[in-house]
Amino acid sequence: MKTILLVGCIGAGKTTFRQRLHDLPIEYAKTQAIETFGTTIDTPGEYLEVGRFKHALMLASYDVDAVILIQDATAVDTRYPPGFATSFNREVVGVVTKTGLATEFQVQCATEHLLQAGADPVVAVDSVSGRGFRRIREVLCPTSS
Ligand SMILES: Nc1nc2c(ncn2[C@@H]2O[C@H](COP(=O)(O)OP(=O)(O)OP(=O)(O)O)[C@@H](O)[C@H]2O)c(=O)[nH]1
Ligand SMILES: [Mg+2]
Repeated sequence: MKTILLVGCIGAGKTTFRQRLHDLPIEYAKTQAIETFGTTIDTPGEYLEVGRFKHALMLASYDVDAVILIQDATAVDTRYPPGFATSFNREVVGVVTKTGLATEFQVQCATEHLLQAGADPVVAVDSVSGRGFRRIREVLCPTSS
């Protein structure tokens, strides 16, 4: 499995995505600091939302194979400016979360935000139901699929 850095707003679903990816129980716990769990670096949403923390995301990305930009399908807007992915010198994958709580149109809009940010590919998932994780595993474990 590729090593990954999870980036996204507060409550976007980074930790829940990590729990599903690693087949752990889904348990809510607010992320308080940058933390490494096996192949995955989880980050607090504040690191994306508060300008002065963004450099910490850039530094953390040097330690991984791929950056995962997480976009909540139910969120009304995005924190990723167009081309945001190019600020990472890494593969950047987009993940739309909470598809089970969103309309198809919301999922399409969230996907479009991630494509505009430069993420490729973009995969839509629901970390609670597990929908979309087969595709995510294909992207993150290319040899095992
Ligand atoms: N239905 C559904 N709920 C989700 C999904 N992802 C996250 N949630 C819920 O959204 C809430 C926030 O999820 P977290 O995974 O803690 O969000 P986070 O991005 O880690 O947030 P911070 O640690 O604050 O940055 C929790 O109550 C999760 O159960 C999803 O794919 N589907
Ligand atoms: Mg978290």
